[in-house]
Amino acid sequence: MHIRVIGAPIDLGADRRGVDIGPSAIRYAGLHDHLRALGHTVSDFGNIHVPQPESRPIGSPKLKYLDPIVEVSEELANVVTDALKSDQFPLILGGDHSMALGSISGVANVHKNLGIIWVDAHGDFNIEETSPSGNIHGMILAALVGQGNSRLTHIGGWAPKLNPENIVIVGARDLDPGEQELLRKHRVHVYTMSDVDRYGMSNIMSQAIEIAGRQDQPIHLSLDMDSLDPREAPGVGTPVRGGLSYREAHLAMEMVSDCKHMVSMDVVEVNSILDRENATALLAVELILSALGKKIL
Ligand code: B3U
Ligand code: MN
Ligand code: MN
Repeated sequence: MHIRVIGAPIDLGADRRGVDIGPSAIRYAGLHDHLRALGHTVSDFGNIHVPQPESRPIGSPKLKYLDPIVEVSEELANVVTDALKSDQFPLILGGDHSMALGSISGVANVHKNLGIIWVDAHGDFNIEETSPSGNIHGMILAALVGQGNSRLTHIGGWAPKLNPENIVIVGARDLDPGEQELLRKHRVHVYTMSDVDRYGMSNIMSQAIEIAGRQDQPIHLSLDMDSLDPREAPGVGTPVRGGLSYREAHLAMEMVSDCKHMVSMDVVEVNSILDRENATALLAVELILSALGKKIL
């Protein structure tokens, strides 16, 4: 496969600073060499331009940095669409999860009926009225199904990008009250950590792949590193106890790889300021490799 690495060093969507270093940290962890050793061809687009928060007004406290986030999303969507049209696999490195608005909008330009596997401690299904923080990284999935502010929902001038019934969230353990209502109302499939405990990651991922990939649908995988337990991934902006183990996360990636439906992937929320000796970025690279075909034997 030809993999196109795209950096999206955005930290406008979250409160804690430091995720803008994520794309570099993941590259420093040896991403390209490891991908080549797996047999892939790799090219690197570099990073898309993201303004520094200090250089732009924060705007409404209910939708912080809306203007620059929309600008960045438009640009990222174009870059991702171009990669897919050139038969390249876009691997987008964040940045906070607001970058998935651009990445998934770009994939949706090419693939209608896109399935999403969203591995995250959070639901990212808030709208301005339900968000406790005004941080746009917590609103991205809702925006992609057409809910919330019209500037977020209409990247590229059209909406909605996704059918909520094609979305599967895995690893959730921190959902806001209004967000829970919205997830139920729109019939998003949510596998919580309690489901992972009860049924095991293997069963959960089989179901997730069946839902997101039904009728041969292509799948976009969005991996928020805060889905992992903070003991494995200390370098994330909003750590939540009780997350995925190292083994569960690898199994999830291996099963996505084996299903052969994945057309694009993003890896987000690596916060290098909070990390310990780049451990979270190194783990991100390991998980990317499992998702892109690495086998133990
Ligand atoms: N649900 C909360 C917290 C949050 C969402 N995503 C992350 N944190 N990383 C919110 O602010 O929307
Ligand atoms: Mn997230
Ligand atoms: Mn999260």
